[in-house]
Amino acid sequence: MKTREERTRWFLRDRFGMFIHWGLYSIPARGEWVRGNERMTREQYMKYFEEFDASRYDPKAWARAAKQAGQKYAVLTAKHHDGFCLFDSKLTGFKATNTPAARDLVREYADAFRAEGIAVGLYYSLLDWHHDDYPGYGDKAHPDRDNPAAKDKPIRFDRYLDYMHGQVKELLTDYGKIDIMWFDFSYDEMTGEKWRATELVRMVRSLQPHIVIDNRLGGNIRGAEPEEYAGDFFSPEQIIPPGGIVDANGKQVPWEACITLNDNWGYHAEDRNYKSPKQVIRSLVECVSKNGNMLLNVGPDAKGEINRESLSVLREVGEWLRLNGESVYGAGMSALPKPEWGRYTQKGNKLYAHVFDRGIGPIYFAQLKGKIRKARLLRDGSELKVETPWMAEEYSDTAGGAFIWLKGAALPDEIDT
Ligand code: FHN
Repeated sequence: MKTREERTRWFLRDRFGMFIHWGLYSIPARGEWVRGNERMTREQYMKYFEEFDASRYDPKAWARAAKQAGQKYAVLTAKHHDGFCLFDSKLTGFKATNTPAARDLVREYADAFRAEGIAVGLYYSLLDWHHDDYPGYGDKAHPDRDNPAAKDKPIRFDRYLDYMHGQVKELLTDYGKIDIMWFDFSYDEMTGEKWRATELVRMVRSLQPHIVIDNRLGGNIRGAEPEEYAGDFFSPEQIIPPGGIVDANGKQVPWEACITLNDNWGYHAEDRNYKSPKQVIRSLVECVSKNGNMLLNVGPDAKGEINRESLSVLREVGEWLRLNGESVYGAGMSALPKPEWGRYTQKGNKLYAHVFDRGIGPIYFAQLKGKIRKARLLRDGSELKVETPWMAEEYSDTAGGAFIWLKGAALPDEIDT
């Protein structure tokens, strides 16, 4: 079996992915938790099932947008907590092929993204508000549990686990090479072997030996000896950790921050709070400077389109990556401490200076005096002057700093040390 290091080598090189939350919840357009939050009954939610037509779903357009954005892998919700399957599962009728859409949306997604050379990931929810044998409780409870008649209905959780394992087997058998399996999520005592996680991961790896798995089946990926089901990468959500992630042995743990483009995962008609391209770029650079990835989410609308606000941000991020991507792809943390003006990323002996806050005059590079062979601006390849201006003589400290004159707007620069 491949080691975690072998499995994640491409993942850590590619650094930047597209998360896609799409399903029936895109019709009410109040986020993917709408059924749970509003305690909808099955009958209330089924009206979306009867209406879902994916009439403007064009996964080739999605894949082009991801490619143009510089996203090297993607993760689509094959089934979210509502239990609705975007794939033609033989184990349920609650699936896209039985809606007016009448299409296997996962197959079209996988084909389209592979055709663009983008690695294919699938998200699968461990929670399931549609399956009668999924209990849940509290705010994660099966909304049908509100129905007095359902309260006393016996639950056969082992039968749900057989269903869940069976669907994961379908996804990893019938849809070609899958590169990422993104399980979501364990909580309280619903973790690890409660999902029969060791059996599940062994099945996943037997079907797709190269596959990269997240850490949300439970266990402690940062422990000294992580459980077999602890996964291949740590998955901070809506947060970038203060530094890199290491395990109890001090070994780097792969990680990926999943971030929404606005404030919702699933489509929300009133959420106009989109992050700027600058925020996305700086967040991506920050992740890479800490040896992490970023999975940036889009929530297509009820018809299957990624909206223009999202596409606009993705295009600008992609243009920046087109000019500066070598400071992200295959790059990682530098041994140098974080500079006051921004972030370093490093790849071999190339140090990339991401200048976020440009002060007056030349930029100071501590510990690099006499070590910089050449400096170039990534966006146009132009030379940057490395020198200690006369006025800086009296300020250059014993740390052996070097000063570089930057041109134009503060953008990542390649410092060849
Ligand atoms: O409950 C889900 C949520 O809807 C969304 O899918 C995020 C994405 O990471 N995961 C869970 C919350 O942690």
